[in-house]
Amino acid sequence: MKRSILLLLVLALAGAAAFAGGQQDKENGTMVVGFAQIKEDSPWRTTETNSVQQEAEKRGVELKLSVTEQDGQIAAIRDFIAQGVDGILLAPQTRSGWDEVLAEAKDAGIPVVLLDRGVDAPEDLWVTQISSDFVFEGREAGKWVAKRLNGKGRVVELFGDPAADPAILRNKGFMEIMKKNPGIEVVESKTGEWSQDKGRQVVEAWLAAGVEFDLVYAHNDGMALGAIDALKAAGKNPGKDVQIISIDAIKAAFEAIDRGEMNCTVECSPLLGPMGFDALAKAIKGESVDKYIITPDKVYDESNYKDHPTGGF
Ligand code: GZL
Repeated sequence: MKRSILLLLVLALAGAAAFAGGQQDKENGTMVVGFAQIKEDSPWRTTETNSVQQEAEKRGVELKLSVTEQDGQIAAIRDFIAQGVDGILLAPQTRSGWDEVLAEAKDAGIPVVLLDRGVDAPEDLWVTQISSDFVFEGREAGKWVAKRLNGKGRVVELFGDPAADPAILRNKGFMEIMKKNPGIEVVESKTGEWSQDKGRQVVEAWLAAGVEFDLVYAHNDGMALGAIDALKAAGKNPGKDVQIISIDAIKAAFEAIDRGEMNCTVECSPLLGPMGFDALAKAIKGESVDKYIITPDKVYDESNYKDHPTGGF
């Protein structure tokens, strides 16, 4: 009699544990993860998505991928919760607007790992943020600019999305260094919305308005490439008449440096899939995870770009 009660108790506990982990565990033991990715036409974003998809395949994880603007990301997270996924990866388009849906995921016992950007929601609503240190990237760019301009010159800044964590912090870090170099003036700063086309349009407008500058600081390589397009169309020599520095270290940036049209890019790794799944696996097991997991960045310019291990992302 006692043995049968014990066996029933063990089975009941196993079923409960499986349910807590998500509906799918009961059926086939496969972990199911939802990934709410930002809809963005950029090599960096594509490389990140590929990193997550390849890692899911390698681990035998069923990945539910949603690629949308922020409102769609919030809806996707609600859908993942309704489906009873085991964990969620989120690349938050902007810093704000996440408190409610992250609280719903927490109430459902589903861990959320932030990839490549931070949010201003309470830290207990998400497991960890896996990203570069964006202030560091901005400071490194600023130091490179101060050295390249010998502490004197006019800079224009192509801002990313002003509501997005990396843009806010890359500006913060950069301006800390500019404040220490009074001979350098940031004469214009405007969002290029992370895109090459918009970056080109912004620089075209500055040139048409007669804005004079010695250097472009772009929050990502895509906008820097747009600046290069605009400068060339205006008969200028980007990389020579006007220095070009940005962040990301995508392949096209190294190719531009190789052509002498660009001068520097600060690396920002999109290869976050392995770390994302490691963090989710620990959280699902109830193990502790560092609140911030920072990927290392390195500055690449004409002097060392050929040393990059993969030639860019
Ligand atoms: C940085 C990431 C940024 C890239 C941009 O972690 O969020 O998003 O630097 C992209 O290229 O728009």
